[in-house]
Amino acid sequence: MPPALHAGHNDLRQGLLEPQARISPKYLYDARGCELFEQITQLPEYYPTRTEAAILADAGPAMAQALRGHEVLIELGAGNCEKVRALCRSLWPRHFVGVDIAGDFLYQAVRRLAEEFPGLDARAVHADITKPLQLPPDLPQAGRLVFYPGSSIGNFDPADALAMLRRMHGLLGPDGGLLIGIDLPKPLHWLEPAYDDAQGVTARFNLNVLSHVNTLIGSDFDEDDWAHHAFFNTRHSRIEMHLRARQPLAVAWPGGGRRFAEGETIHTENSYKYPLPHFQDMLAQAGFSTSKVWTDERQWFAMVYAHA
Ligand code: AVJ
Repeated sequence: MPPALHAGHNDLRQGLLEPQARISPKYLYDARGCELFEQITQLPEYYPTRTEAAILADAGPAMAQALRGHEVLIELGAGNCEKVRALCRSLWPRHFVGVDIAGDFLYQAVRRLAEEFPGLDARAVHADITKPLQLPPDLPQAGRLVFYPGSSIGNFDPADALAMLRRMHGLLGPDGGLLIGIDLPKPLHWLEPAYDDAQGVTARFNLNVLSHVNTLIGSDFDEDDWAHHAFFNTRHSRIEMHLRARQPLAVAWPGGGRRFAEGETIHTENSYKYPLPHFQDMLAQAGFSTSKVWTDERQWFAMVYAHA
C-alpha cells in the first residue's frame, strides 16, 4: 500500500477516538451518499426540500423583485443545481458559481445548467465550504448574491454557523446579499420521521458514511454492525443522527483503532432547527441586516434574504 493512500483526514481519526465518537457530516456526501440524499429529498417524510421548493416557486416573482440587481449568483453546496434553476429563471444572473465538496457531481450539474441558460457564465468550484473559499479571481465583486438553500447551515453548531455566516459576509462586495434556507422548529411527530423514514433510505444514507470513511482512512467498518438512530434533542433544538453499535466490536485502521461497547454511538450529524428570531440575531451578529423573509403556510421553513 503506498504510504500516502490513507494519509490526511486526521480530523476523521481524531473524531473517532473522542469519548463520544464523531464523523463530520460532510463525509456523508461521497457519490453514493449524494445519490441517497437525492432519494431522501423525494421521501414523503422529508418535508424540507419540497417545502423550500414550494416557497421558491410561490414567492418567485416577489423574490425576483427583492433580489433584482444581483447579477452574480454563488451557490454554496450546489449539489445537483436543481434549486438554483428556479432562481436563474427569475433573476437571469450573468454569472453563476456552484461550490460543492462533491466534485464530479457538481461538474456535471454545472454543465447542464450552462446548457439550459445560454449566455450564463457558469462555473464550478470544487471546495469544502467549511474552509475559507477561493472564488474565481475574475468574478465581479459588486452585486453578488450568496445562495445557501436546503437549511444546510443547520449542520453546524451555533458557533460554527456564525463563523460560516461571517465568511459568507466576507465573500460579498458592494450591493451584496445572502439568500438562505432555514428549517424551523416544528412538532416532534413531523420532525423525527423526516430523519428516520419508513423505507430506510436515511438509514442507508447514514450507514454509507462508514464505507466512505473506510475508503478515506483504510478502516474496516462493517455497515452490518451498526444501526441508524435519529432523534430530536429538544435542549439543543436539533436532530441528531448517530450510528449505534449492535454488539461490542473493534474497528481498526492503519496506525490506530478503537473498541465500541454495544449501544455506543458515533455521532454523524446535527440538524439544528432555529426559531426565526434566533437566526435573524445570528445574521445580525455576522454583519447582515435582514430585509425579507418568505415562508410557507405552516411556517415550517423560511427563505431569508439579508443585505451585507
Ligand atoms: C442537507 C443538511 C439539509 O439536515 O436535513 C437529511 C441532511 N440528513 N437527512 C438535513 C440530511 C438526514 C440535510 N441537510
